[in-house]
Amino acid sequence: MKLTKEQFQKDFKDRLHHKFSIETCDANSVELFQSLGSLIKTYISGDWREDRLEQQRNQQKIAFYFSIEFLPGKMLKSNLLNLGILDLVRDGLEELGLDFEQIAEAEKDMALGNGGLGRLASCFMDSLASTGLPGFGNGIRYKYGLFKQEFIDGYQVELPDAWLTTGNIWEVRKDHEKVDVCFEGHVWLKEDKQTGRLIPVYENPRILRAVPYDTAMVGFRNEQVNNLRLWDIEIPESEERKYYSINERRQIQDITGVLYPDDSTYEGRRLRLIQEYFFTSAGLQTIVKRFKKLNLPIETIHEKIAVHINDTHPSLAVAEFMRILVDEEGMEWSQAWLATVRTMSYTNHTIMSEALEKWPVDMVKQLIPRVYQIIEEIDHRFVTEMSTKFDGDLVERTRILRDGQVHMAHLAIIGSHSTNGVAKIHSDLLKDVVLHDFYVLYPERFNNKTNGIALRRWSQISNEPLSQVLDETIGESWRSDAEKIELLMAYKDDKNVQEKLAQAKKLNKQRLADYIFKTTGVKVSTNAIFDVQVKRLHAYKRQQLKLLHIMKLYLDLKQNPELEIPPRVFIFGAKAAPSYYYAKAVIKVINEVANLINNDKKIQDKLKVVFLPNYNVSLAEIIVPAADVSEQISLASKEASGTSNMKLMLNGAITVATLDGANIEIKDAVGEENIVIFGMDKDRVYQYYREQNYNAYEVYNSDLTLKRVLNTFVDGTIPNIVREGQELFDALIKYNDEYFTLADFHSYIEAQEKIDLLYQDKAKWNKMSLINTANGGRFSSDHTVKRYAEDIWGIVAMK
Ligand code: GL9
Repeated sequence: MKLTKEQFQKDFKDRLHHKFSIETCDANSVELFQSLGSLIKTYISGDWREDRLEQQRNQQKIAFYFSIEFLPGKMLKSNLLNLGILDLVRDGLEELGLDFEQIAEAEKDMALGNGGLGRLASCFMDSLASTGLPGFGNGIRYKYGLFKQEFIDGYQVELPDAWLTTGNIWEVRKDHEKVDVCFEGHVWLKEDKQTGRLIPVYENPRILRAVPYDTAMVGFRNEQVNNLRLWDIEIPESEERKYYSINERRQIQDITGVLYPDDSTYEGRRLRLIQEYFFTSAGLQTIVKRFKKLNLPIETIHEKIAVHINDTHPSLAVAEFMRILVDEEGMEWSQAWLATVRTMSYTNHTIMSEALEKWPVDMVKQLIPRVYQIIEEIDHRFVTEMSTKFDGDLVERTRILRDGQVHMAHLAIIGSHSTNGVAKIHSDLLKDVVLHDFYVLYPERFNNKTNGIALRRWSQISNEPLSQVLDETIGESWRSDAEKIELLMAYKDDKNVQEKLAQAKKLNKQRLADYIFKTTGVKVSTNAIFDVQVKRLHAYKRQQLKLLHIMKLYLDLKQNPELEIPPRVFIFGAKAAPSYYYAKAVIKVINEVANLINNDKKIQDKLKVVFLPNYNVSLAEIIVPAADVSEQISLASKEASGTSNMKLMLNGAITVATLDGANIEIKDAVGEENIVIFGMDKDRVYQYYREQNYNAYEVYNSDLTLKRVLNTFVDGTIPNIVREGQELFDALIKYNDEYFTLADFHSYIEAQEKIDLLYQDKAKWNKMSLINTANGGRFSSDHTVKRYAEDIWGIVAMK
């Protein structure tokens, strides 16, 4: 956009006067941020309106990304970068004597997601706008985001994240676009005398109001602005008299109260189902309304609209779309079904069975009776049709209504034209194992779309030192075209460039070291290897394997304090689901191991362990650029893709990885010699499953080193973990080590010894690091969304 520094400074001061009636010198950083944010929103809004009008004029097909989670983090810098005014604004503010970083810091992280799945949705929002694709988000405006994590005595404590208290500067309430969503009551079908059609009659429904709040998604220097629409709940005026008590009213408002802080097992299941129907129905109603303004035949709706079901949470979209088309638009069933299947597409994000949602039939029937009737009809027609072509058992296994439950993944697959996994290995596993039955029914529906990351955020915004070296070495084309980072490959043997990259890494490590000292009081040296594992805490991700490595090193050093190893700082960031006791025990153990090791003078600072609390997008932006080693050590087959693996390699970390998720594609990108692979592959894992002969106790008992290390969980070596240490020990021994941690132990130790050797050969390490950065471009989510646009949604770029 065209803007001069002087104009910006004037606009900014005016805004501050207007909004808070104060001068710059009197304002605190929240007021400064809010003034700046609201000014930037005004700069954006011209394009925002234009784009909507243009889409209407062009009647362009639009993709709607339905996701129960979005995790954008802070938006100020990203918006400024994309508008092309980041430097101008920074300079302008500094000239006014203001600290830009401090102002940016005052923005609250928008954390309406748990982890990778929500972050991916936000990366896609950025990339859709930046590639000029008309792709809109549809989700929930939670009053509380993902909990804030603190440690007290080493235990995770969850505090509410009331991110809306000072207001959300980026959103716009769209009162005129509110819609009603109907729950409960009874439904019966009445015959329409004239047409003979059956019309549903609702008795005593509970009607709730959905109000949209829109946030502009700004494209990278292309004047494109898309929309992220988040729904909040209210009580419609017509219903006011039904809710006398404060309690009842509060219960309604609480429907959009919290993001469920659990990615595997759901508490408050009924409330979760209400959330799912609420934002799905509201989104679809608006979409159909909008389509009708185009005055096109309703049966062509899939030519103008694509609806994406992100994981199973919005799967009710299939049935709700049918309800709207049949009940409200009067379409004939089979025609409506054709349009629905052509409109919908679905992404599966995990093979962990506890995350494949199923709802008790009675619950669905009671909460959304008409939608349930439609699900029954879909199920019935599916069984009738498939029984003529396939064997009865297969049909029975794949139907939507089974064992008194509604199987959401089944609904999503049957009701859409595309089902994809999020990395090659994951998509193959879906076809071959997890969803094999569906693959037999619909082979043409299955495809892979490997995840990606919003590359600009994970380089230009969070790693300025690296960005500068790239500019100096290969020019600036990489800033708009991620694949151009590969130009760096020409310098892989250039000592000068390698050295500059190493210097940039050092700056980032210093920034992280300062942060570590500020938040934990632990002093770490930037000469040490910064060894990073950042992701949700889950047994399959195997933070416990990392712990075994740390304890082995500690015991080795205790025995021989003169042992020559390069110093290491182990850095963890992870939240555990509040009800996941094992994961919380792991947090406690890591924190106690940190206490033990960081305070043991004998080991001469060769090891440090740091668990940074409250891992979120903003913290990732500090940790990722500073990492030397990226830990991607899930049990092969279990991590669908992973995305921190991509961010870390782009930032020059060397990956220690199992052959799981996108690690495999990272290996293919950088070459085997530039990544350290260890452990069983997925075929070996499945062989264990088939043969059922894994015996963790035997592995433990026949291996002195492992035994000695594992015993530290229960023999008092690590203080204050009587209960938690036992819990870890039991998971590995008594419950036979579900994720084969012990089987991969030695291979993991060898991998880490290799890292030590490589790190001591500075030239070699720097070259490997450069090659990782140079090959990060292919994991840009710009690339990923283009594949979705072409292969699944059928949308084209506007500009
Ligand atoms: C996840 C997978 O576990 C990750 O491997 C994957 O990269 C992301 C995005 O596709 O999706 N599926 C899932 O349920 N979560 C993922 O991170 N969990 C959370 O988001 C907490």
